[in-house]
Amino acid sequence: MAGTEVENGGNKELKEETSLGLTYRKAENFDEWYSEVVVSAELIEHYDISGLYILRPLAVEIWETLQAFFDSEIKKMKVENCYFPTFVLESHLKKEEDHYNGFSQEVAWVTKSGKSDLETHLALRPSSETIMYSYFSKWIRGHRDLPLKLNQWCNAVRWAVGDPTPFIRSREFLWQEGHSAFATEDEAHAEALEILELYRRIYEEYLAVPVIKGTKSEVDTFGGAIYTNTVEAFIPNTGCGIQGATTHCLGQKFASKFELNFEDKKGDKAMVWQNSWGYSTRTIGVTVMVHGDDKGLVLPPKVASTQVIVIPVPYKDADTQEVYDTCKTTVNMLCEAKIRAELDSRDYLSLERKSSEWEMKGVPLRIEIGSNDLADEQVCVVQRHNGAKMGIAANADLVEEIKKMLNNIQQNMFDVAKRKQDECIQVIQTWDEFVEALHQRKIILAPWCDDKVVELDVKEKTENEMGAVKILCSPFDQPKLLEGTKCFASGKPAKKWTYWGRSY
Ligand code: 86X
Repeated sequence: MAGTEVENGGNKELKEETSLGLTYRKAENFDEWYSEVVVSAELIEHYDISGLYILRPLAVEIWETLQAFFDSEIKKMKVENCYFPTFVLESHLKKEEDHYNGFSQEVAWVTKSGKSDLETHLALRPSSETIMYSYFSKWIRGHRDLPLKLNQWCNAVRWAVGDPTPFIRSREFLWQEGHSAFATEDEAHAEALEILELYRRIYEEYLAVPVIKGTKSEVDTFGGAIYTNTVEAFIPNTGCGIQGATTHCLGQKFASKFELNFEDKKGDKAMVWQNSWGYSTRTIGVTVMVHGDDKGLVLPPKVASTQVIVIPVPYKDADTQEVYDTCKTTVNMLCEAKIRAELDSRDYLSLERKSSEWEMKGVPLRIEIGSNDLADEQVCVVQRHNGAKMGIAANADLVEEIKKMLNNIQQNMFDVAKRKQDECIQVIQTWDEFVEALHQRKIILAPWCDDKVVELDVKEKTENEMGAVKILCSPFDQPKLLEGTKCFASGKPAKKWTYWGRSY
């Protein structure tokens, strides 16, 4: 097939090779590769306003799969769904000063209706703490009203000035935000961990992306929280960390501002303990970055809306009807077994063209059935994630074989991503080792004195040369800290092991 002419100097070949391929290679021009793949795979379309993207069905289907899992899990925890308006009163937004000041630059406002100025300006929700807690006080009177555990699936708007990136940093995104209030502090800590575990499962079990659970440093703790937990993912190609999702223990910071008081069991006046937690469509971007390759998207079977694409390969003059019929039967068999299979019956496209299209979209398995295969009573199966091609007997065991393969692919994608993650983590002890590891684009695990000033100092020192380095998290799973271990940056006694790196 003739390739499309693309103006891209040395990278021209790749596109011609695959007929529908990408102009950029992941290993060579990562940012351009990412921008190209999200559009070519039909996850997004660019919009007329910078930083906003149209989510196409392929992206929404992934989102809906994650949503179905998380929604059913939080319902088991007795969290209830609700919906609050998109618009926030200025006075509500500014009630918690710490919370507002850090973010005020990113708030988008509605100031007019038609031609007339609005008397009170309305913000588009950047997050709903201040919207929701203004009403929590109405609903919480006594200990019997607690715990109050609410979640909403919605959009949020943050009009950031920096470089937008589809899914990773966009001016509007989809997320869930959970907000809860408890009578006791212990309940809040426990919930923050329980939700974090669900976030780990979203990444590791569904998206096949390994994450590290930990606590954010003081610098990155949400202003309204007493601590912030995170699941951190790593992008090996860029050596950057990325916050995957977070749970905040808000303590009584918002409760005191919003007067969230209640009468406890003894009849005394008490104040609630709160959490807030969320994950967003960023999950999709991380998955693209971790698993994608030079042929496009690679989707883990669990979130792929099409898991198996079946392509008839009729040869000229051969019995094409039988080939089509066998393809249809195969699709039906797979669908009956709850495998998401589809038939590509377009007769105006070549096999090569179809194959590269489904590869671009990341479909985990491709089954090709041709006239020869009918005679041999087999089908040809190609795995997207590693390109492996094999013949499988077209008998009653086919469905089981395909199921097994999909499970193996899911596990294998995780294992490969985990090995790559492990390879990009460097344990260091000294400043020199730290600088060396950064030049190699590593994520660094280092002993740290837990002093905010030291983190800010490291950030400043690294800013010009290699892009500001910061703490990604202090992992829950702490390696042993030998007595006398010193902080790599300050030389003071180390208090914990901490991950450092560049970050999205
Ligand atoms: C922080 C905190 C928290 C519930 C989550 O991380 C998960 C879901 N909320 C979000 N945050 C803001 O509060 C915020 C506020 C304003 Cl005004 C803003 F413009 C940007 C913000 N970004 C983050």
